[in-house]
Amino acid sequence: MMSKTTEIKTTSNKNIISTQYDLNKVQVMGIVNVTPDSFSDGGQFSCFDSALKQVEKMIGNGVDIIDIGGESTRPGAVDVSVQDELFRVIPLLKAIKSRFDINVSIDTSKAEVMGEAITYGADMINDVRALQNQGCLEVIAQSDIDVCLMHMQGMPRSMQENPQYNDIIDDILEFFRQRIYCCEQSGINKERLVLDPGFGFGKTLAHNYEVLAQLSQFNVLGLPVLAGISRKSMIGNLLNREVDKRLAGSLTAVIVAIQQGANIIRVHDVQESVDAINILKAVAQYKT
Ligand code: 9MG
Repeated sequence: MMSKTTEIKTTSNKNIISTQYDLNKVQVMGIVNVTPDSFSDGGQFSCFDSALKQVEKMIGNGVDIIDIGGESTRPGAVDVSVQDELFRVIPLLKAIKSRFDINVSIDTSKAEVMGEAITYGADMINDVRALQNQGCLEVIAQSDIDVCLMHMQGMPRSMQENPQYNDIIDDILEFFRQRIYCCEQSGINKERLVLDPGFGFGKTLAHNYEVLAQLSQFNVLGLPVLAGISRKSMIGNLLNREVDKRLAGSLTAVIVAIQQGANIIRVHDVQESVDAINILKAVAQYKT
């Protein structure tokens, strides 16, 4: 490899959020689902030991943030009780925080789970319901944790039935503006927020590709943008690929998202995504 390329640093930047478009600050969020019905790992990591091993492997592969989810949000998913979600998520959070120096995000929409996660050292809350559930704004306002606000039309159980928008980009932008306003009114500083257009959440195939193509438009709000596309139906349905055959499609989408200004990418395949980012960095060195 050429010397200029080998100079590229691959170590993580520990600031969890960054608003600037800077390839060196793109962060990789690794997905660790601890749900029995996780759609793309078939529940493989629902057991504590497997999940911990998966975390260790992701760290070795250069992950920046581990995102732990105890509630499935796949289309048609059913609700999980607070107790079940706490039981799945909190022991893993504690174990990760006691063993590794890594940022951990908790994927939850429940105020009780957010509160416990904050108590046990979570660095970020990833809420697909954008803090709209009862008590969430208040719990977050009492902490200094970062939050990802995701856009979703409808609810997981029925969101893919007939999603409709006037103008999908404008509609999502308006949603973000409203949620940022609510956060600020509740005492949550804007600098703590990350925005996510929610690929696959109440969106047709065409909607998803329009959002990907126009992702840079969300940078206008001055907040980091997170893109979660890995192994989703928007890859599988376009390419006619089962979930275990979506790596090439997912990586291509990751590259496009980063070129469109995504600051955080949420992925299953950490090593391959870090490789893709390093190729982008190598190319960027020679851009005039
Ligand atoms: C939990 N979860 C599933 N898909 C997601 C996505 O695209 N973004 C975020 N923030 N969370 C997601």
